[in-house]
Amino acid sequence: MLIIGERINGMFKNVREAIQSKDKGAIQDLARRQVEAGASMLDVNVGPASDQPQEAMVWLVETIQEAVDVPLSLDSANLDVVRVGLEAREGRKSLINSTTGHQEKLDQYFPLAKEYNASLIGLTIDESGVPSTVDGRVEIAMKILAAALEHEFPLEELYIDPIVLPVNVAQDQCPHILQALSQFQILSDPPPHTVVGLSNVSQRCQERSLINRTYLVMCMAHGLDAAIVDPLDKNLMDAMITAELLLNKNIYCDSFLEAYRKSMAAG
Ligand code: THG
Repeated sequence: MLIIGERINGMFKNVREAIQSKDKGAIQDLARRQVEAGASMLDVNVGPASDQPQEAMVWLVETIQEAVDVPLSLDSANLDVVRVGLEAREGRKSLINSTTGHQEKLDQYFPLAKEYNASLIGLTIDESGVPSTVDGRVEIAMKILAAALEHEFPLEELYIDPIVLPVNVAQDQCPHILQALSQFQILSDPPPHTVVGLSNVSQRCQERSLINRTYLVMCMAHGLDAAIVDPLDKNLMDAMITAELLLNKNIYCDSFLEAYRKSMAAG
């Protein structure tokens, strides 16, 4: 399971303040702690309130890569913000987060990802917004896969995201997203990678950690192989490790939690 740490996001007050005051230590501490907790990639999002998003992205990327050596997920809906982030990586591995299924966006993002040897997330959203049906999500996933083939983009570098919505406002979508994850598995051979922004599911809910880890396990049982999560949530990481065990991705031993953490630390 590819764990992408969600915590360096201007949505969080402490991160927003660190960006404003150029507090390198606060960001580097968050980067190190997430990697130590088992993240093998970090999401980097300047946040909705940033008035200088390009400058903030470059500063975040430079600050993070001074502290840790993991791929970064450059999280912005603005292509110029993603591009300056890719430049600042100076050849190190990036994941572009993200394109949508809009045709003109696909025709911009696949060449950009190829140019920088980056992976790419495709959200199942198009001209009509986020689909409310399983079929709607699968249709957009097919469009994204077709665009990847057309642009000769390596499918192993592509991640499809069915877009997780909060359970308190879109409860009926939670099972639809699980079914969509299952159906993505039969779109190609080998199947495309899949990713979700897990914490979306519990936004403005009580019992966030419980909802997050329960849904993560359900998504994994439907084929999910990457997730943007809070790796500092130990219960979540324990549930993820146990789900991998029960999906027969790791061999059982009595100290399976400890063994998994050791193998994560070893890379
Ligand atoms: N798909 C993809 N990328 C994504 C998402 C996705 N990136 C952003 C987001 N969704 C995933 N990251 C987060 C990060 C934080 C929260 C949710 C998702 C979160 N933040 C607190 C909140 O809103 O309550 C912030 C408040 C606080 O605690 O200070 O929950 O779906 N590809």
